Amino acid sequence: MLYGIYYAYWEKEWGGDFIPYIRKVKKLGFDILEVACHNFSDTENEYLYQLKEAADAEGIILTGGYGNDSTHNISGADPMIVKAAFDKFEKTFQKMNIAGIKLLGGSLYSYWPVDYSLPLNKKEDMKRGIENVRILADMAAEYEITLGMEVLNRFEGYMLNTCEEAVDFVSKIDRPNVKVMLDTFHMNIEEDSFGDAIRMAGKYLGHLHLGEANRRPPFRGGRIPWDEIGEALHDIEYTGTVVMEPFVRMGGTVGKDIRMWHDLSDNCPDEKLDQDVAESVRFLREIWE
Ligand SMILES: [Mn+2]
Repeated sequence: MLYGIYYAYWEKEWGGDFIPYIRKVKKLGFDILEVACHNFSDTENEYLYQLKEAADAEGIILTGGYGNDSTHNISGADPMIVKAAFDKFEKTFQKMNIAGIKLLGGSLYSYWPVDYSLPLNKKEDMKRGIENVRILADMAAEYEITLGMEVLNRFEGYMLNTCEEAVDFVSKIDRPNVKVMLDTFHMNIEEDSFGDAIRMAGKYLGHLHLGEANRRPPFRGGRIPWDEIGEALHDIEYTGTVVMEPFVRMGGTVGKDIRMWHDLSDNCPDEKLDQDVAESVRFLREIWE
């Protein structure tokens, strides 16, 4: 398995300069840096070439996270919003290709953060989702990009809340580059069993986000059953990517979208944040390998 971390642990906005994090995460013991692709469609090619060069120089793999906003929704009822989503994805894939990013995960099949004041029709949205993600998959395949359909808890999404729903969705899409993506934070709310959910995903599992129940980095003695999760990953012979996605600080668009209304970091300096995730990845490698 390859171990990573999402850059937003240290940041308050989606986007910004990812290059300094490449060396940082390498030093902290990671194989992967996950970046936000939210603004890729407007990012200069020159920067993306530099990003790729920096990652290659350190031997760090880049993966991408993305949550479309409500005006870019490929399952939406409004054809203009669907078209806007496809157009943005096409540009995003082109830019990801320049940066050498081969995996994009998130609520790609819908939008995020969900707005429950807007109308929703799960049955119709799922039907459009299956048809449109299939088209999206073929667009992504041009760039050898794999798409992770992230299962989200009920407070953040309504289309895929459980692994069972995601396996059904992905098997109906029936494209080799469309995978189930799980996240222990969301699983903690919706799944009866972490191990059974991972075994149910089986060959469809394409990416896994890691975090404690309150989105701290995984730690020994935490509330998520890391041993059980490791056993299940072994059972399905998973050799893919696992990326921790911790959020401990308030503020900015990240703090607002993640609903950080209290500080989990004790206002510690960046050095302490670094130590915590270096320890976290050491712990996971120790119990999972
Ligand atoms: Mn996640």
